[in-house]
Amino acid sequence: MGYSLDNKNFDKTLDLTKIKPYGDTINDGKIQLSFTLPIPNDEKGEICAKELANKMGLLDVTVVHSESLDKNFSFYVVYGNLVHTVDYSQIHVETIDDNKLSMKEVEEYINLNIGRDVVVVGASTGTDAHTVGIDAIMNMKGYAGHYGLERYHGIEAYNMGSQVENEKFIEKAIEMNADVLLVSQIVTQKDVHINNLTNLIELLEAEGIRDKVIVIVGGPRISHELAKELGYDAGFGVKKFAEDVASYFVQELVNRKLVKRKPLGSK
Ligand code: B12
Repeated sequence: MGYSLDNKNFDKTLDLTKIKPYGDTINDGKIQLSFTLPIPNDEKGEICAKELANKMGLLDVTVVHSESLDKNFSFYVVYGNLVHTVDYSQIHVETIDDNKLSMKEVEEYINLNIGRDVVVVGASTGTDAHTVGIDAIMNMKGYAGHYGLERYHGIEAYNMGSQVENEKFIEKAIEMNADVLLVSQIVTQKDVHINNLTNLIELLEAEGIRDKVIVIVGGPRISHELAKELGYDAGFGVKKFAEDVASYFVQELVNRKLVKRKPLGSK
């Protein structure tokens, strides 16, 4: 039976409680998958690849490509029909639903509702050496056609770069009397980001300033949901730009009545 969700133009015949991939006709389950195995590329390797694909829920598996990477490593591309389905109607994602503004609208909003410069301090923190993400959001020239915060009238943006210790980050935030802290976390191997992000919130709480600033984290494997779990106000992932984060924080500053306040660090 067809199931429809509001405000989406789904095909009426599509059962949204049983979504699966398709290649040729709806619900044929066709997918292509690639992986590497630590075994030689021979007949036995191909059978191993097929069996693995079967165990993942693929039927009628064909190995469409196999290649030696080294004597004992082989790469496979397999094709098959997935048996599994997902109930799309039961998926709920926590997202930021504030009005998204353009750069010009953000500037006007600050002018009308805040009436002073919004101070933003950002960094790629902990051991993380990746700067491109935080630069994309903050640098004047921006990224992919979206200007960064440094270019906005009404925003004073200070980018500390990468591998910034949480303690130094907080020191700078207090020195600059920041309204907003932007943290970039790209490396998530062994959950290194979780410990580092949690540590920042703990340090902000110890300083007594957690509630006086808006704290935002971003990176390719960061979701809004994860950010909230870790004690952040918001999280931004891929395909997010300066105007997304600025729209959020200018409105949040007003909603949380943080527009007029004592200097950070004062009791
Ligand atoms: C360039 C790069 C490097 C360069 C970084 C140079 C530099 N100055 O930044 C160098 C060579 C130094 C490097 C090193 C390493 N890297 Co590297 N690197 C990359 C690479 C190829 C591109 C990253 C990038 O620049 N993306 C472009 C930017 C624009 O995208 P982004 O970061 O996602 O940012 C966007 C959003 O996420 C968001 N965003 C990001 N931050 C923030 C912050 C806020 C506040 C907001 C609102 C939004 C936001 O907005 C941005 C624009 O939309 C990626 C692979 C890839 N293709 O992504 C690997 C990658 C990130 N690196 C990886 C790894 C493992 C490493 C090393 C550990 C490798 C090693 N063993 O030494 C080291 C880490 C060193 C360290 N201590 O951090 C892994 C991370 C895997 C993981 N899950 O942890 C990746 C994914 C490669 C891989 N597939 O294995 N790396």
